[in-house]
Amino acid sequence: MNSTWPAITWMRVAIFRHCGEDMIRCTDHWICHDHARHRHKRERAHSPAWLSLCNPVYCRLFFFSSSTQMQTRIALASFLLLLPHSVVSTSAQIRGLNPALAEKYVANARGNFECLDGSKEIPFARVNDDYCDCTDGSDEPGTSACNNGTFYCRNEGHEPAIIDSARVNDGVCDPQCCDGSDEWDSHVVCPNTCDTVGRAHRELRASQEKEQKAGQQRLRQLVREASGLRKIKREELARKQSKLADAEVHLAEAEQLKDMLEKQEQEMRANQDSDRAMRKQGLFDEYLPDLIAYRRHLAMALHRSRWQRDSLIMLLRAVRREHNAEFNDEAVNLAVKEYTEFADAYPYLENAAASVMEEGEGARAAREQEMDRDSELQDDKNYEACRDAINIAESERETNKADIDLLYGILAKLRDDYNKNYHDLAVKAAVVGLGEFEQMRDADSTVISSQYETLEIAKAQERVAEAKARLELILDETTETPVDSEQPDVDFQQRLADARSAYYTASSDKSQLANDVSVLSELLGKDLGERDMYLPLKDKCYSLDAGEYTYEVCLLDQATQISNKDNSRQHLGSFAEFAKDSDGITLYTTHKYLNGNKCWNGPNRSLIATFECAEEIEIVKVTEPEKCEYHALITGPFACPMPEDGMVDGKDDPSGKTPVPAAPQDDAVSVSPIPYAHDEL
Ligand code: MAN
Repeated sequence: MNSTWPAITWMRVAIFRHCGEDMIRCTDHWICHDHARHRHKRERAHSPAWLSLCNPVYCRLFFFSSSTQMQTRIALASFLLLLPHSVVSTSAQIRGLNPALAEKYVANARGNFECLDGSKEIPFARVNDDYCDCTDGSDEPGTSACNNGTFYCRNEGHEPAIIDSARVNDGVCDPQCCDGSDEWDSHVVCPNTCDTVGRAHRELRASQEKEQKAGQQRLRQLVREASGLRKIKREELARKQSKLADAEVHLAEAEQLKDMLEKQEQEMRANQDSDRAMRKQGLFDEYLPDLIAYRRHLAMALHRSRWQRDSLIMLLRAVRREHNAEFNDEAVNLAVKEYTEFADAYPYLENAAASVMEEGEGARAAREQEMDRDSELQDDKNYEACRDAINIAESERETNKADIDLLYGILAKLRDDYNKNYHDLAVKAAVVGLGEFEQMRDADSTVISSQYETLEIAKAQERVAEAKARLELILDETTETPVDSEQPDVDFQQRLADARSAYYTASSDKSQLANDVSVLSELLGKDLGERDMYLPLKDKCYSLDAGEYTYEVCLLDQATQISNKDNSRQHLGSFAEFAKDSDGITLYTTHKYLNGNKCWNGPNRSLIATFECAEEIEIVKVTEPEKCEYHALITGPFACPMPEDGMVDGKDDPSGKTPVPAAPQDDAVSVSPIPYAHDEL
């Protein structure tokens, strides 16, 4: 001991000279190293004794000993110098070292530090010597020497932080290092703000935790509510399905009764129709001879009226063509003018009359006979043909009569007024012709009236009118008028009306039930979020006035943009699905509302809603990052951690998989067992 003491003493003194001053300042940092930094790095790094002392443990030990008790300090230092390497090379205070890695910062048997990536080992003195030795930067946890290193701020009073080693001593107080430890050797002095920052952080965290707790509590309630609701809805569905089955049976019965009565009604109507047809036929048979007689008489009268009309036309045509205009006889001029108006109105009549006149009397008589024969074959065949022929003939007779009266009037006036001093042959011929016409007309009239009387045409005419009236009575009969007086018709009609009304009621009841079943099946088949969390609030709407627009999001239903200026609404989309992450996992806190109104020159509007955990559901903000693509940030319990006991209410059926009684098959609505959105349900 004695032999080594002078040497050790010398070293102690030397060491103390090196470290002593700084040790007085030694606080949280191990300042011996600090002191060493000013020396040439390599030289310092290769001195094992220096290394051992320039270590925070030594510094601390020196610091805690009294600076006035020099001897004690030297003795302590001497003692420490004699300790084995593995003990003295403690890592507890290595600057910037993450305590989690402390056990790796112990000198190995050779007194060396092994780079954490195992790439090499270096003398322990070279740890934090401001020279980067290890490729992974692990030898410089407290300096900025390695560009891939990290620095650990202890941040006592707050939370530790790890920053890039490039930010060590860069002259900027790193906010992450509230203890200021990142600037241990720079021109800036960073105050330790960890108490304040830590307190604020803890308060914020506490309030967040409180909010989260409240949100989670609300979520727990929602999930419980949802579980109960699902149960209720499933029971309702089962009930409706069974009612639907009954309603279908009832409808089938009502339909059967209605069909039966309608068939009966149809048969009755058919009977009535055939009865009517028979009566009509009877009527036709009874009156047909009268119709034929009357039609033939009309035909005869028609031939004569045509001939009369044609004769007058020919007389006037001749006057117009052949009169002597030089006489300028006013009566002639008037006759020509009036006839011209007539001829212009009916141009075909003059030509027809001319050809009839040309054919000669015999040919005309033969043609008329032929016409009569044809009519007898055609028009006298049955009541209706005969009646139609009568109607046509009567109408022509009226027209002819009007034409004859008009033409005869023109000629009669001419005959009275023409200038008898003029020797106009055409006029004179017309006057003579008019006389002949009058004779012919009288003769015709005699023939017609004699036939009218002998053939009792007046009586036939009366019977024709009678038949017409009787026919109308038959045609006016409605189906409601009973044919069979035995049939209690009023009662039947009432029964039919009741059956129809019962059928329509049954049909509407069935449709309503089918609709309810379909709506419920659809709802229960939907993915309503984790543990059905959205079920209690599905379709509930929340809105945010964002200045120009108010945005409304109705949960799992639709999103709308409402103009605050004119209240006009833009459909931003209907709920389509929850988003999925890159692994295909459903993100229940991101809703996609798609296929909204078309954007001018852009896509269909759409909105993505993202939820953040909170107790209250509230739209916090809506942005439009791309034209017509909206993003809504919504707070609510849905994004809070799902409580473990979320299913406490599902006791009767925790799996939720009790099959719903199968509904009777229905063509209109197929009710399948409810698919389950989640295994938990
Ligand atoms: C409306 C709103 C806007 C949208 C434009 C696109 O003004 O829906 O949000 O960007 O239309 O033309």
